[in-house]
Amino acid sequence: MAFISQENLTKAKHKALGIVNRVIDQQVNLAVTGLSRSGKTAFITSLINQLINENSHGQLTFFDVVQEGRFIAAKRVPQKHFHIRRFNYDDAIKNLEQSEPQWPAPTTGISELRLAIRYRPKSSILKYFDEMATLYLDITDYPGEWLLDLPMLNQTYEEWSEQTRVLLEQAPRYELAKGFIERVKQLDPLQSADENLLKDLANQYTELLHYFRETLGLSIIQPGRFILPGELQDAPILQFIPYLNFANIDGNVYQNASEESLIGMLRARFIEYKERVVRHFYQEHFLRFDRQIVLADCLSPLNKGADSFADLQNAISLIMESFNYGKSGLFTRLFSPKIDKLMFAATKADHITPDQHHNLVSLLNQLIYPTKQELNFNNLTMKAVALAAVKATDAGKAQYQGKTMPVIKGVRLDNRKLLTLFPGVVPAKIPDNNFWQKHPFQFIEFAPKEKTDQCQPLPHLRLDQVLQFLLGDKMK
Ligand SMILES: Nc1nc2c(ncn2[C@@H]2O[C@H](COP(=O)(O)OP(=O)(O)OP(=O)(O)O)[C@@H](O)[C@H]2O)c(=O)[nH]1
Ligand SMILES: [Mg+2]
Repeated sequence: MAFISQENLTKAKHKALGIVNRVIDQQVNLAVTGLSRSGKTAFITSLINQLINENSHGQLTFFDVVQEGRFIAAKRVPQKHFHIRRFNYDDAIKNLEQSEPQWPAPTTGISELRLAIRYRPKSSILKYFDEMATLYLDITDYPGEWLLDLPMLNQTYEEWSEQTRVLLEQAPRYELAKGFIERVKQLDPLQSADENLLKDLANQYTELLHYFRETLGLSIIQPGRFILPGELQDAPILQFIPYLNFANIDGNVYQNASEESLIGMLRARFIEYKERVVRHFYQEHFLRFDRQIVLADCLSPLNKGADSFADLQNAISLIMESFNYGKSGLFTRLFSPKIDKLMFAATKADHITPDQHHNLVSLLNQLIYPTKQELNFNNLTMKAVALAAVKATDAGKAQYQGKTMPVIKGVRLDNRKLLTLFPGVVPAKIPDNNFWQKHPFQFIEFAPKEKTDQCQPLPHLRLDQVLQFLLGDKMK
């Protein structure tokens, strides 16, 4: 009989457990999607912070693996792709936790991170092995400006130009865009493609995009790289504009126009932009995700007014159309993702009193209703939630004209003064004229709270519910 030492026995046992662990180790590729300033970076930062600091302080009550005492620890581990920047968690958290805390800076490029989350499985076979399993969570952060390039993938140059023309010729864009529209309409499409002219037109169009976004608070800003060019700054691929006079071009002439002509060159650059910049980006980074969270800031547009809100609604439907998860959807055809869980989140819910959270979710549901209807037949689980990745206010009650009112309290971002206010009623449905006339909603930007207890993770609203929905079933 062969002699087996105690040491070898232990090794053999560990090897067997290793195999089991390898079988049950899982990986989730989470897509965090949202327009610019919707709260992606704050969300990712807080999610990491909750997981790596989870120490039973009771912040993740609705995350079963924590609640059941099976959560062991989470840590950042080397990411999958070495050629992509690492998500700058350290700077983001330093800014949030310093005295006079700051929000993370707007994102200018792509970055990635991988978390290894260790837990004890409760499955009946595995519980006999007093061992741990690991869930690897991969997340990518990128500038929200680039998201609206996705719908362009489905359009020809003519279609995109027409869609943009309609937008430019309407309020609120028209007032500022009319000089540009007239200039473009006077161009001879068959004149020779002059590099300087193209550059100048693209600059003028880019200035308009900045104005639409920063002053009017609009969401449909295309192409996204025009306002956030990264390493493509000054490259000819970003020097094109929508042509605004297709009604006056003969179809054959247009089809046969060569790149020597203005219209031919505009079309060529549009196509190059789509293929080389947009398709490449989505192919490389969004290829295989299996869970998705779509973040939407409904409150800032509600504060800006009817035009801003209507534009958000349009932007969401453009995006959701291209993400269409059904068999025929553009995104499915292009990237064949295998999403089985999709969460919609209304961010920055700490800007309203808790009694309004229900309305905020209902408003979000209305915004995504057409998409949700279509998705219902798929094997896709969906949920909508109102969250605050980093809760900057406290909810309470105050007396006003003899009545008790719900209020929020926080430090204003602009002057760092403490403020107590009732920000108003969030409409449960897409607001009508009556709502806009009264315009009862007040959105004040708050600074993140000063940290009082260094051991506590960042304060949040409902991140535990998000974790449970997106990861709970993988950690049983
Ligand atoms: N009060 C509050 N404000 C938030 C929260 N999350 C984000 N914000 C605010 O929204 C701003 C934008 O948040 P980011 O996380 O940078 O948004 P983003 O989607 O990453 O934006 P881009 O990188 O520009 O695409 C922040 O600077 C904060 O002012 C939150 O949970 N609560
Ligand atoms: Mg960001």
